[in-house]
Amino acid sequence: PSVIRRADYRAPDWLIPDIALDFDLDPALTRVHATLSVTRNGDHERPLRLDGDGLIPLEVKVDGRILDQQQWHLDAGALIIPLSGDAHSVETLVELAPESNSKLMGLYASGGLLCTQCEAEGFRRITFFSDRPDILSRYSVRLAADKARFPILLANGDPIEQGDLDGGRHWALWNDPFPKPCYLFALVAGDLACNADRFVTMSGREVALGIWVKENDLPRTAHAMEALKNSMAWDERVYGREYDLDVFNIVAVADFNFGAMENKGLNIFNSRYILADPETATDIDYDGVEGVVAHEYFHNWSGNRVTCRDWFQLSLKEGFTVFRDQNFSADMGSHAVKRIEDVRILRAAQFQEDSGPLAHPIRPESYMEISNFYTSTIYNKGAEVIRMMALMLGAERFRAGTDLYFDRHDGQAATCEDFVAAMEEGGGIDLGQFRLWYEQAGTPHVRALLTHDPLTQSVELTLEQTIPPTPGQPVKQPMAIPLRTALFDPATGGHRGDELLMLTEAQQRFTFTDFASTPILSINRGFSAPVIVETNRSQADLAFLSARDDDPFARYEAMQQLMVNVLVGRIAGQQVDESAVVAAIRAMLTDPTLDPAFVAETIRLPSEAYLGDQMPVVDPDAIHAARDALQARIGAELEPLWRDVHAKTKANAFAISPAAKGARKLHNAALHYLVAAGAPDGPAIAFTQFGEADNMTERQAALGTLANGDSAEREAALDIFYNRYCADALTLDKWFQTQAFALHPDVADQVEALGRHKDFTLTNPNRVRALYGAFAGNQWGFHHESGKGYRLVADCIIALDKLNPQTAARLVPPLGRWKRFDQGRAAMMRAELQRILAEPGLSKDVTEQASKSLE
Ligand code: BAL
Ligand code: ZN
Repeated sequence: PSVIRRADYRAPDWLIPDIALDFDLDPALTRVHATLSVTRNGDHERPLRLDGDGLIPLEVKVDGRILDQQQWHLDAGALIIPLSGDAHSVETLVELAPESNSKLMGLYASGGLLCTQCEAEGFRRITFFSDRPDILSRYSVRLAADKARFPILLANGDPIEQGDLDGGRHWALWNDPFPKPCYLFALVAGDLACNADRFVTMSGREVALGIWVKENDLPRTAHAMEALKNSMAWDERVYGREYDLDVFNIVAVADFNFGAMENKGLNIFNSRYILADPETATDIDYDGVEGVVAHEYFHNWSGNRVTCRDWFQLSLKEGFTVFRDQNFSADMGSHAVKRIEDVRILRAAQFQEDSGPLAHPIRPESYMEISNFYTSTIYNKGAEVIRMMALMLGAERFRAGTDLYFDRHDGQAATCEDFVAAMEEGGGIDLGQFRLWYEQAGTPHVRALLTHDPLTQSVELTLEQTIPPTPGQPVKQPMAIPLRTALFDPATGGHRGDELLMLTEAQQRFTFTDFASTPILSINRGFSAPVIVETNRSQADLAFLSARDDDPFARYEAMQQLMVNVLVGRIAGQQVDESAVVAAIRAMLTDPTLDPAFVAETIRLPSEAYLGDQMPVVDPDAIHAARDALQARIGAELEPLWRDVHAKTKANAFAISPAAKGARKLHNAALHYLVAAGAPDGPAIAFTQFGEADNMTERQAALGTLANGDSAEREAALDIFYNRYCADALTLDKWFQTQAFALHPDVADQVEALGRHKDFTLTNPNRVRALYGAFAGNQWGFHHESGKGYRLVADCIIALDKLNPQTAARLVPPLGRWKRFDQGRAAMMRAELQRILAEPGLSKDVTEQASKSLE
């Protein structure tokens, strides 16, 4: 496959200010008639090139005249038409078979609906068009379909007219007044019910809100609607951004490659991010619904009104929008807990990506298949980069920067550089060196060394940064790294204030005066920069900070580091003192002033994968054994406390408040440690929780705890869960996922059997992710020394690639981490990558990921 480079960007030869689309919809055969007004852009003689993927033109017209086949030709799927004038009307007619579209890109069928997904390059599977985000057009869309099967017909923008046709068909006309790139085009046809509501914007305009789902799912849409209204109000309050159309519709579909899609005025969602009720959704699911509804809504400004010039700028909209949704969710719940959760995700996904063969900057330089770049780097590291700018600027100047950005680029296709320039001008800051965050991949390492001189009563903090080499970038320049820092006096437990230190050189010294004794360093507070910090702090210092730091993230971090040090020592076979960890957990559990959600986050042991990241060569078995043993010890030593906490956090009735969610989180943590302790009644307590819970958060946690072991209760609970939920796809996903995540020695065999289960299907991305995606994230199971975990995932990739390359390619990265493992495992992982690459007819998506993974 050919490589597309950022440096090769060229403005489009032809613009398309208007497009009228006429869809004659049918799952087996849909006809699409498109009328494009095209205008020559600049002084050139180049023909009109309209991208197409799998399309055959049945008719081509220019200015109303049918062209014969000599007057156009196809080149790599694209339709090429030489045009003599500077402005023309171009018409095309094509036929599609949505029900045979298993890629879920373009127009496809899902559960009786017809729907679309166009980002990044799906529109070219619907009609011939210049499929690039800097072509902005006004859309007029007419839909016609069988009225009984497809009573609801939706598209972008505002509804204009509708009517009946002969033969039981009907039609609807939609018009979107805002010029948009084609990746934001959408239509939906189906038998849908609506949760209808309204929102009055800050200028007093009324917007009709609709969440469209299958009739029996309507009761599960309340949380999404609440999240939508809260998002609309929040974007007005925090960014001054008002919604701009008369309607805002959301549709939930079962088969979807992404989490959701921000199509203008018609968001299409993976149903897992819309549907929630206590019986079937966990608190994490509820938070996911809130966060994704907000994310897609916020795209209306950061993505739609101001879009991307080209796909290298993807983080312009995604990083910024993730930053916006993270802050929204923090405002709706707990800032401390949200920050901890977000950093945990960043470390689990992005830090791994950044240290492997697929590492890329948040603004990549090249790609083969853009679908492979919807990554944690673009999204989550992109959000961290915006967060650093917001921190350096402060709230007011950051808002001045975003105001300037939105005002200056409204209606345009912009670049990351445009955003940074707006921050500089609007916020009054020089971001010259900071721009390296857009260019350089790899997670910076910062070594922080604190020394105290009793003679001068001064403290010197030496900071050193190194950025590891990444593919194509062997040597790096020092970055601008903002580090929020405080120095604690161990005697008083206080500090003199939080300082923002800017590390801009490879090595830099900061001096602090008037310290009679050595203070304790609290650094990267709030996780102010997405870096790995190494310090010379003792276990005693960490224990102090875990009890006293007034920055909740730094407090959590100290506790995690305390645990990591013990575990890494244990893995290395050293005698380690674990008592500080047990004591710190005891102190947290018995401090009534702490938020239970924060306590639950903080007392959780670092994941097996995170521990692997701390080692030069990952040893999955030793990591598992060490973590298991520490968990058992914490469980056993604090057993009475766990029983007490478990009993006290049992709720009388379900609520979705932050307090109730926190109590459930701690309830589940207590159960987990109780079972890990090996208490004889552990499985019975878990089984009781499983049976009695009035919510999925507690039920699934109990199932997960039981799934790690072998007990009669394990099998009974899995059977009960299956029989209760087998008719509900989203909930059945949890049954697959819980087993694939289980820290059980036979998990690979269990996943193999589940892959043959009658309810497993490769055609539904959620089901694939629930089984194989979860399993590939289970370090101990996936890296089983036999190599069967690798074989299972590779088999899945090969089979899935024939149906849905985009989803198949997302399973490749875990195999690409072979350099981090011992020679035996590395050889087996490489062999599977080579076996995948040898597959005839392999997609561009999987080819790119697998070939880069072998380098
Ligand atoms: N734009 C793709 C889905 C999302 O990030 O919202
Ligand atoms: Zn997004």
